[in-house]
Amino acid sequence: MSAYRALTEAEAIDYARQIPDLFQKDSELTSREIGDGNLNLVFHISEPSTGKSIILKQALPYAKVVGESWPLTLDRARIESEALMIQESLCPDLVPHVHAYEPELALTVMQDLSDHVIMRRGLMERNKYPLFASHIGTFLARTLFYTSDLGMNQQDKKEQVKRFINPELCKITEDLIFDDPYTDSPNNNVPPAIRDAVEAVWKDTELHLEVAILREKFLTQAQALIHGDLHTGSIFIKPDSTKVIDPEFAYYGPMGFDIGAVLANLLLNYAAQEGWSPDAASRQDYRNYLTQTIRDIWKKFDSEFRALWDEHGVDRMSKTPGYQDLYMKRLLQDTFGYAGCKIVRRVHGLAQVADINKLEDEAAKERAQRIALAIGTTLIKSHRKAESIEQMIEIAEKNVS
Ligand code: SR1
Ligand code: MG
Repeated sequence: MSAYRALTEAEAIDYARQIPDLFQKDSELTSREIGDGNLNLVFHISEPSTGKSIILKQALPYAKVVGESWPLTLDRARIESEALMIQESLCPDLVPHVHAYEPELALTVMQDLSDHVIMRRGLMERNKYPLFASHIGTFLARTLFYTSDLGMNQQDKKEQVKRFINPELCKITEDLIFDDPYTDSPNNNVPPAIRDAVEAVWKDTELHLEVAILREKFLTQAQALIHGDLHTGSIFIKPDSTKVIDPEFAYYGPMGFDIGAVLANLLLNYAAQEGWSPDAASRQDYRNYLTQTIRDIWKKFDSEFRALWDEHGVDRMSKTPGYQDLYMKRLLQDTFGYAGCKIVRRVHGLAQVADINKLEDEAAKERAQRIALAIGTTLIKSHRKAESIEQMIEIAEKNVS
């Protein structure tokens, strides 16, 4: 029989006490459940006398955002802890350290990042993070290159593909990102004010064709070990540090899905500036910061990925002249398409974003939703023609002027 049980705050303390070499024997510990995501419990355990603290993250056997009627595998906790360990080996400063993983409780003990803030919140407060583009560009280049057939032994990679088969979490993405938003699904949360625009999405077969192509790639292309849910709620940040968290959706999939996820969430915030910026000048200023960040992320990713390929590529055929340029162009095109899909699902799908939903001014919220939908659908429709990251910025700018 399984020993799994969802911990209470008090039980989380009991568990933390047993972790060797962490807290002092018999010292007072505090515990707070701070999880605000869609799926898990997150306990912050601290020892006031020494200032030491850790995070215990426990998977629930169902999706918290919906309730017990939506059962969900606990194996995602293993996937998350193993993905974090691989990512840490490739980018030591860019993910939290995993102290331990307890399979029976689906529990991961990890570094406390309370001195950082969730990036979505930071962007909603209109903070700027000048090092973020370089940090996330490096994270993307290193994690995607070294887990792909370009950067690792191809037989070992197939073993990794097996370890990271993640069917239940992939199914969530396949439904919530690549299906429900394009039909009148009961999973959607359609904002009444933009029902006309959403109905246009449901009828747009030209759009559906492009989504079907992107969905097929998500279903079939084991290109690299991707994070799988790399939105700004999966990033802890402070001015000098970026930490990517929560890779429970990790599996071998298309690289552009991760890159697109990051850029999409910057663009969602870009759209939401309709309501967060106090005036037109500051709106323009913050939007310029966001588009510059998009440009810098792609440039950093592109240059670092190419450098890794040139210096550490393991595949003789991948050195064929012209192949690298073609590969990078296809990655850019995937990035456009997946960014578009990630935007659209956050406007009228099941799980939306605070950047837009927390706007109090209803007219600004509606404008933000319409802008986001226009940017998202244009990115999807144009993805197979994309040639440069500047086109993404042009699409964003055209839809707010
Ligand atoms: C039922 S889970 C809803 C969403 O939350 C996660 O963060 C993923 O983005 C997923 O699609
Ligand atoms: Mg998450």
